Amino acid sequence: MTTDLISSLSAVGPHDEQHQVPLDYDPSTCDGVKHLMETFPDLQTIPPHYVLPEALLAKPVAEAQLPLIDLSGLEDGSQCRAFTVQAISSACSEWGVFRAVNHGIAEQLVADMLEAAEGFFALPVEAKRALSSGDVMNPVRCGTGLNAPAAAYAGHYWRDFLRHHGHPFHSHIHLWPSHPPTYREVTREYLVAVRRMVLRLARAISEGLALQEDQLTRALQEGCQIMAANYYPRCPEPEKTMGMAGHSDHGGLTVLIDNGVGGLQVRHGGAWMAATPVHGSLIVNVGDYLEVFTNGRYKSVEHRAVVNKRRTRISVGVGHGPGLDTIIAPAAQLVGSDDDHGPRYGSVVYKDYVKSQQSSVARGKTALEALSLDGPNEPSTGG
Ligand SMILES: O=C(O)CCC(=O)C(=O)O
Repeated sequence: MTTDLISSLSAVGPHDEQHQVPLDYDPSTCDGVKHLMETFPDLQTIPPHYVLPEALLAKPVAEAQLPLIDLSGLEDGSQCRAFTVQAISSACSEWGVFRAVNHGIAEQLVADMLEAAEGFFALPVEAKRALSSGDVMNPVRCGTGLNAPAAAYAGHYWRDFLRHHGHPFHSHIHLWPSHPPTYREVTREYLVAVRRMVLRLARAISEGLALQEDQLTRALQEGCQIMAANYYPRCPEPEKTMGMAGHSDHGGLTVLIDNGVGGLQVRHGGAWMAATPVHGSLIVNVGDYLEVFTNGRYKSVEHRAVVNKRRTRISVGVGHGPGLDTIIAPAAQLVGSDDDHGPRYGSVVYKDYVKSQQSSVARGKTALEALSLDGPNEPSTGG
């Protein structure tokens, strides 16, 4: 929303200038929640579009005791390799998410990545508007709320985002934000380091699945890397809205970092739980591609983000999937011939899967359920 538009809105709708936005404020045409909070810094009630139905709201939740895995056990010659492989395998099948420590990504690089993301969100709205697009397959895209174009849905989420493709860099780096000036250099270095770690994990996962041929590592090696930086400003009424709705990621493995402000929640055993940040650790999520590839042995984790009254939260998630033109389906070696171990998912071109998942306003694991040959899973709700 431009300053002129704000002034004109301020002049029309009845409102308390300090504590409420104008009644005719329309978030589908606005420049996001960061800009909203900067424009109305004394806001005490959120605009009605952001108030979500009770069923979608987060209730107070218990702390998740996520598996914590020391990845130094995967280093060449480590005596602990078999133990670490087993720990990764159990975490992927029981939780679909774990915390990784001794992951090989320098603490300073993580801090620099978060600072680069923050620097991008601090740019003037015009710079961010230049990267906004309604096309969910655009290789660089800035926006607010869900990934789907805002006009397509009624509820709005308290988040601004920047998404862009990473590896292979030569195809995308020239499209990335050119500001802050260090953005491209830092982001590239971070994405290289994350990809290296993910490929080590993929090898360990293949080992855990006793796959003779490592199709998983090959698929991720030749595949795509998509980064999402999320900005959740402080929110005057966090209990009435959410930063991000519950969803699973479309790729194989996602690596998530944040600025130390809590907000991530994961769904485990049907219940939502808080995954409070642990300094020095990274969150690794199993995504839908890995669930399909393993024929359901590993489960993609449903997760969401809540917001808070005092502090801005920034997170950066980097997803790794197969090539966009790959047909995804259960790996033949993981499908048995008898009825009990037959294929549990159909096949689809990954690009079409990404497009349908990103365009949909239905969240949870609905995109994966549509591919399931077992029928619908347990429905996902708030709470
Ligand atoms: O901000 C978070 O913790 C969650 C981010 C996320 O789920 C995403 O970017 O897809």
